[in-house]
Amino acid sequence: MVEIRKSICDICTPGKHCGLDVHVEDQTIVKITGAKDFPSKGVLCVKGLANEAYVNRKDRIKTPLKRVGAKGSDTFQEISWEEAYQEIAARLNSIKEQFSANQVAWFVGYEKWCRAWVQRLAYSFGSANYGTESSSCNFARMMAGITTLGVGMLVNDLAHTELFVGWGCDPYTSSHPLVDKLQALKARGGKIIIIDPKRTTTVKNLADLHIQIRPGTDGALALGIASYWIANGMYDKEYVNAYVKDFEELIRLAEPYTLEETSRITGVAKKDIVAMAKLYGEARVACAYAPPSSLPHHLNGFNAVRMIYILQALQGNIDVAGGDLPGSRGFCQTGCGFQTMEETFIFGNGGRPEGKRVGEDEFPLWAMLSPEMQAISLPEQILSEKPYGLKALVNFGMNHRMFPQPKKVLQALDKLDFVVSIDLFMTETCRHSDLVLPACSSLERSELKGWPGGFLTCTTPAIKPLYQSRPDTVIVCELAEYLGVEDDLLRSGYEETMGYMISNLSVTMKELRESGHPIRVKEAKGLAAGRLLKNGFGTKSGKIEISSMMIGFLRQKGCKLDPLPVYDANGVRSQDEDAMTLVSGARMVHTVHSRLHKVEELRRRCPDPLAVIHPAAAKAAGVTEGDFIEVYNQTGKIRLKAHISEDVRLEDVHICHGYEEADVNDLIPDDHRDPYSGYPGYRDIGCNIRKA
Ligand SMILES: Nc1nc2c(c(=O)[nH]1)N[C@H]1C(S)=C(S)[C@@H](COP(=O)(O)OP(=O)(O)OC[C@H]3O[C@@H](n4cnc5c(=O)[nH]c(N)nc54)[C@H](O)[C@@H]3O)O[C@H]1N2
Ligand SMILES: Nc1nc2c(c(=O)[nH]1)N[C@H]1C(S)=C(S)[C@@H](COP(=O)(O)OP(=O)(O)OC[C@H]3O[C@@H](n4cnc5c(=O)[nH]c(N)nc54)[C@H](O)[C@@H]3O)O[C@H]1N2
Ligand code: SF4
Ligand SMILES: [Mo]
Repeated sequence: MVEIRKSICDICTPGKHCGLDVHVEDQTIVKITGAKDFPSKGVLCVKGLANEAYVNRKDRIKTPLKRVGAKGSDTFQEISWEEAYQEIAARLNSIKEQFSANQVAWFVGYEKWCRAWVQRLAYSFGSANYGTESSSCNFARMMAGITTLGVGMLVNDLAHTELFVGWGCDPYTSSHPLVDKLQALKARGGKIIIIDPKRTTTVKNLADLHIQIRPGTDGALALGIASYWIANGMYDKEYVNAYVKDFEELIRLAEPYTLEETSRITGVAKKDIVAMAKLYGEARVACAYAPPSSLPHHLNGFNAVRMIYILQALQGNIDVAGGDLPGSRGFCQTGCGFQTMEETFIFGNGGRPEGKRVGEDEFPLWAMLSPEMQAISLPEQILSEKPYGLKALVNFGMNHRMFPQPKKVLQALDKLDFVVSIDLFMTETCRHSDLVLPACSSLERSELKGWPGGFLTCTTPAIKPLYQSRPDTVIVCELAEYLGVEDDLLRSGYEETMGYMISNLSVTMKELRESGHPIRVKEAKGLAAGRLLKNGFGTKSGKIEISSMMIGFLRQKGCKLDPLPVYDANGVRSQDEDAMTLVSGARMVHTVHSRLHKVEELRRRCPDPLAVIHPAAAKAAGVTEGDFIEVYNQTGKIRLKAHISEDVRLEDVHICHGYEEADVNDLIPDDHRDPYSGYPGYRDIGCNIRKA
């Protein structure tokens, strides 16, 4: 008999995690449809509809494995969970004894749901070196928010706005729920500006004004807009007087960004800059979308996001209805409108251990604002042993292709004494590990999950974990036991820890389980405007800081970062002899990073890795549609098919990341990074093309 069981899709960003009706017969998934009683209201994207194929990928790891051949050789022997845990405990505890706990690094990739557990285990073990994929995603914009406004996350109040300003934002590709909201805004007569080097679907379907900017120069465009507003008195003087600190410094900083200069840097025509300044400056209220990655993936990314917030401040759009409102971090990186015990859970067993974290010297602002190591620095530190060497790594879903210089990541793994990888699939990282443990998917596990709007659920497995796989969180709690860490809560097991996580809320685990679908938590608060304006911003000065006092404080201690949101032209297109700019990381509707490249039914939609180039660039290189080309620079080269499109700028090459056959990160030097956040400049690196 077919039974319908509720679950969630965790293929993409945690703010979505759409509800699934999993049709199950004899422990086998026969069909998957959208669950209407979830915040996603029954809608699934093409990726979510492929969950069955994803969960049943042929390369699922079936049992714990121990490497018996050379590193990278794919020769493993099946072992029991008991043997695996015993070996991990013996090896890690001996490294801790002989060297130090900090020489064991802990890492979590794109997955967010298990992070609190892994972080607590790393700390209970005694290591400060816990880090995640957030070293290249999202946290840089939070850093910009914290330093400028004292708030990490802002939420667009789209329901009450007049204008949406989308900086590097293509929700048709990367976030379909936002499309509905933007369509509603248009239907109400609202306007949309999109700043994007590419003529995306969002541009074609929704934009009233498209600013086709040169990649990496948004910070300069924002300074140019500020300069125009200041020169023409087009800003909210009352708001600025009341809430903005150092406005005089902004006047000086923006002054050189005349229309001519801004146009020269950004490649945007003067008339378009004026059109943007007027549409934006004349709107009664506007929302600005500061993206998690498209801008932060530039050497000037952190400051560009700061400037986006500062433009909003100049128009009096922060903390007002229809503008950008302070959000909360919520649970497992999803702003839900309520807080759980997550923070106390992570830090409650003695907090982060002492010791210098990976990347701390190089990226002091990161180190000040994030409890995590700057994980992009991990491979270099392992290889150089500066400021100290590492001995072991335990990782939950580490895709070496997310890093610049992926081959260097493998070299670094090979240098370590002991590597444990926990993943669903047999990845290259797993092949370079000593022990591999099989994790299970969201359909096979029980998990606490919150959504915006105050919703919370606790899922039950729709099917039993396939093969011998286990949920990451269960693995963490079992590891805590075998390692013998002083942590009664973790050692009491996953079920107990989930109960602890919501022990500050009125809802119980029993109620969540019995309900079977998300329920609205009583403690949830809706978004509200005016709290910061009334009580002061969370910065040191209590105001919106043009010159960051936090960065000023670091500067007193010798760090060279400028407290002002400067546009640093040296950072952009560092390889000047290259003719073109490589923009890597464009999302595609049917993929999420590399996790779906091996799902046949999705891969069929676009079988080959593509380099998207302008017709004139193709002509100059003697290339026609579908020809193989080589994209190269001083760092590396890859061979892939050309797709010719008028949607991209003449000078740009757009390539999607994460392909085994043509890994674009081979072209990104690992020291090509934003000095504030440590994020790699995946989207502004010089390159050339030639017919292959
Ligand atoms: N050139 C370029 N590089 C980029 C980017 C770019 O735009 N351009 N984007 C960056 C950004 S924003 C991001 S977020 C990262 C992508 O981050 P990645 O971490 O590369 O993302 P994935 O490859 O989706 O997933 C990582 C691993 O997690 C495994 N996994 C999936 N589910 C689970 C689970 O439940 N448990 C465990 N233990 N493992 C699981 C997957 O099999 C995979 O091996 O890439 C970054 N790198
Ligand atoms: N289908 C799908 N959806 C995804 C993902 C996925 O892999 N696949 N990944 C998820 C993840 S991890 C993340 S971080 C988010 C990413 O989400 P965002 O950071 O919001 O980025 P995108 O929506 O992908 O928008 C990228 C747009 O930015 C443009 N862009 C590139 N460089 C610049 C620049 O210098 N300036 C400006 N103004 N624009 C620029 C690109 O041309 C592209 O159209 O998407 C998430 N959603
Ligand atoms: S991949 Fe699609 S269905 Fe799955 S969570 Fe993301 S948007 Fe929802
Ligand atoms: Mo990301």
